[in-house]
Formats: sequence, structure tokens, C-alpha cells
Amino acid sequence: MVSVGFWFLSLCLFFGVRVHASSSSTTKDLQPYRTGFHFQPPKNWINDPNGPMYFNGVYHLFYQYNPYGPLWGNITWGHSISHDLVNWLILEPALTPKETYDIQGCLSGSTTILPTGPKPIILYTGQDINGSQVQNLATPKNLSDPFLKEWVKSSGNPFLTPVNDIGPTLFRDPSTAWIGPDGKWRMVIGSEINGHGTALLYYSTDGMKWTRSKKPLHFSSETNMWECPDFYPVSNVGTNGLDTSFQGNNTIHVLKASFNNHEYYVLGTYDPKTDMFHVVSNDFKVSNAQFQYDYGRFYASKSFYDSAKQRRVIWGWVNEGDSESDAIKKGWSGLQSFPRSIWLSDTRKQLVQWPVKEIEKLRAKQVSIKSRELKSGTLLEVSSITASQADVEVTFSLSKLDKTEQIDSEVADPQLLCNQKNASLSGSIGPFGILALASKNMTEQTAVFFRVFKGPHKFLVLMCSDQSRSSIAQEVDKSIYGAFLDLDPLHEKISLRSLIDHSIVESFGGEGLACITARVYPKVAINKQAKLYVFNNGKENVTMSSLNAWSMNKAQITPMV
Ligand code: DQQ
Repeated sequence: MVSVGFWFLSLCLFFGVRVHASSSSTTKDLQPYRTGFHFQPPKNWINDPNGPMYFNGVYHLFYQYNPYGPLWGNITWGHSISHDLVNWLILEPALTPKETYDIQGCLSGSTTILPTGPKPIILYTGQDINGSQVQNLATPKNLSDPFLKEWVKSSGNPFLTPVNDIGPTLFRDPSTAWIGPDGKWRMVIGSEINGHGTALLYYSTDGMKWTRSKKPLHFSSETNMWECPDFYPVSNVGTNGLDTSFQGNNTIHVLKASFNNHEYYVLGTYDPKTDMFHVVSNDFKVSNAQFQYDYGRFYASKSFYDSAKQRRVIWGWVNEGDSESDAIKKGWSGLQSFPRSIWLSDTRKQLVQWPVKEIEKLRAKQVSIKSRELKSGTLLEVSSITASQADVEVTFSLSKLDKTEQIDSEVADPQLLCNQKNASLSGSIGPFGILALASKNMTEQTAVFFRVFKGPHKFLVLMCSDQSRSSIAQEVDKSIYGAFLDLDPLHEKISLRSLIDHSIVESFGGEGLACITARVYPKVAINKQAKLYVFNNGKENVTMSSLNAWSMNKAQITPMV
């Protein structure tokens, strides 16, 4: 069989691009936290994904990037392209901070594909010479270049400056624009007005000149500054994604805002004639009970509509849980999540996310375990795959729930519950799940697990990702994250998928109903020393209906010479 790497390199050669050879295994031993299939440049700092898009057969990912070091600064727009969202060719940065209007940084922004041409544009925030945040535009230098390597900043920059009630440092991250029935473009910019997190709304006839709407699209008095707002429709009748400008029946709109280190979203109805957005889910609030894209480390995400596969895809920045001095030692900081498809759940009450299907190209050796009873106290090793770089899918089913622990309230804080009841504390139903990146003697382990409780009206399924024992190193982050899964454990299976990649464990519970991403820094459980287990530490037996786990090949993430 022809390998993915061969295919990717052939395409590069076809497009006349030279690439570096991939790094050696010695580097992996010295750098145990470098990932195999999560996107990261060879060195230096990255943060937010910016302006992802699919254009003329090519996926583009831009990102906040410091070309000169492993800490935030000199912020440029790094630029990589791909044909499959898995293997990437790293190009020269698309935007560098050189002009008076972006000299202190080319901050986050988005791309919009204008139909005439068609032509993509970048809208981004510049931190200007005075430290004020202003909005700028850039266009491709040569539309016939398949990789759109060079971008030209507009002579009209900045096209918006912070005036009136907008604070000079509270005005950033323009969204992808969408077109209304009146032919005008709309976009939102993150802000804080009178102390309230706000998505300011702007109009344009050509995508180039923008004026502010009298009313914001939405705001919340419960939160401060909103960063990286995203606004898009999702289908009410299936899992296909919709173009950001899609108008029609059977849609719900998603508004996402980044604050308090998390990605909060609301669902609502949007009237493009009046630009009224009416929230139908819980509204924005700083609370663990609010809908979040991910209840772990995942921030400043961006979505795009992939017209090739009729899906909406999101990326998020997964930051480090070690220190600045560790970043300096490693020479790098920050990852991108694995790209995820996102759609509305069957209940239509929340979003669901799942790694894009192309990830399966990287699956190598497989281990499968058929249905098996996990008795109380079971610890079962899943051997003969590379446990430090793996894709694991496991499904559990429960037949008896009569001994389920009672819980007082249905609005219990899942994060708090996971902290109070970690994986070592036996319950009635659970904890059961996996121990990822575990050392042989178990001093290191990242437990991703479930517990089931009985509330006054229904069963509650708690998902936890516990980093408290991920590393014997003291100084790294040891958070324990939690979320509830909206499923009925009596009639539905409880599934877990975890993408384990050296220093990241990206987990999807209940087929994507809740996602929790953890960053971990094991000292012992690295590379070949890492082990994977399935466990049941609850008093009641649990059935593991199936387990499939794969060693994962390394993605080709290769700089252009
Ligand atoms: N990161 C960017 C800002 C954005 C923040 C700066 C979110 O534009 O608000 O690197 O992480």
C-alpha cells in the first residue's frame, strides 16, 4: 500500500514545493512531549487558530505564531496548507507585524471567501504602534497560486479603529463574514462594552469597508471581554454543515465566545432581515454548567465550512500546562487540537464534535477486544499498540442501575464532582474508563472515566479527565476536568474516544456530546514506556461492549524549504 507520507510528498512535488526531511527518533527521545499527529510547527510559540478555510481544493490553517521564540510575542500569522487536514506543509508566515497599524502584533481574525473571483480575504486585528486594536484586511497576492503563499495588506488599513464606547484594547478578532438577504455582508468583532462581553456587529457592501450596527449581535452582563466570536448556522435535520451565509428553514445558529479560558456557546434563532439573535439555550455565563466546546484545555477556536465534504470543522488552541521555563527548554509552546466536525445533536439541544474522518488514515496496528464483563477492581492492559500515540474507542453498557449512588441536585457542578471523586475513589457505578499514558508501576496515569449517579428525576452520567497523577513532576498542571453527558445510561451505551498523543489526551464522551482535552507531562510513561489500561474501580460490574485501539502513524507536518 502507498503510504500517506508518499502521497503528500508527491502532491508537494507536483506543486513544485521542496520539503524538509522529517525529524529523527533521537529528537523524539529528547522531546517526549512533541506530538505525532496534532498540529505544531517544528519550534516556537503558537496560539489561536486563525482563518481556517477550504479554497480551490486546499485546506488552509493560519495561526498566531512567534517566529523568534517559545513565548508569546512578535505575533505573525503562521500559514500551513493540507489536502487532508492530517498532513501539513508549513509555508512562510502570511502576515508579519511590520506596519504602524499592526507593528505590535497581527492578532487573531478570520477568512471570508467573497463570491466574485471567488476571492478569499483575511480580516484581522492589528495591535498598532500605540497599542490600540484596529481592524485590517489582506488579500492573496496571486489567486492562481494554489497555496496562496503571499498575502498583501490593504492600503486602506486600518479599516476600523476603536472609537466612542469601544476601549482601545477591547476590540479584536473579526469573525468570518456572512451575507444577508439585502446583499450586505455582516461580521462580528469581540469586545467589552460597559463591562459586558459583546459581539459587535458590522455591515459592508463589498467586504472591504465596514460600518457598525446600532445594536450588537449579542452581549452578556454576566461576562467580561469576549474574544474570538464565531457565528454560524447548523442544520436542524442532519449532520451536514452549512455555509456561514446559508439562509433557510431548519437551521439553528451558534454563537461562540471565548472568555474565562473556555469556549462557551449558545444556540439561538437568527433573523437575517433584522439581525435579531434570540437565544434558545442557556445564555452566556461563567459556569461549568454552561455549554462549552471542550471542558478542558481548548481555547480561541475557529470554525469553517468545508464545502468539499459538506461539514463544519473547528480547531482550537491547546496551550501548555508546564511553565515558561519549560517552554524555553523545549523551544516550543502550544498545539492545535485535532480538527473536529461539529453538528447539532439528535436532541437538537447541544452540539456534538468528532475528529474528522481523515484521522483514520493514520491508524496502524489495531487491537480489538469484544464484549467483556469488567468486574469490580478490573485493570486490563491494552497491549501491543503504541500507547503513547494512539486512537482508542471503547464502549460500556450498564444493565442494572438499582444500586446507583444518589445525588442531591441535578445542577451539581461536574468539575467539582470530578475533583471530589477522582479515579482512585471507588463508587457504586464507576469510576470506569481508561488509564492513558500510564507507567508500569502506575505512579503516572491520566484517567479518563465515567461515574453514574441518580438525581431526583434522571440518571446523571459524569465524565472526568484527571491529570492529578499524570506526572511525577510537581510543577506541571494537575487539573481535573469534568462534564455531564446528556444520555440515558439505562438505554444507551456510554462511549469514550481518546486521541492520545504524547502530551495531549483529547477525549470525546458519549460519541462527542462532551469533549475534554488534557495536556500532560509524564516523566516515566513516555514513548515505549507508556501503557494503556481499561479499568473499573466501581463496586458494580460494568460491561465493556467493545474496545478498538490503534497505534497511530506520525502525520507529515513539514516546513517548506
Ligand atoms: N489571542 C490573540 C487575540 C485573541 C487572543 C492574540 C485569544 O487576538 O483575543 O494572540 O487567545
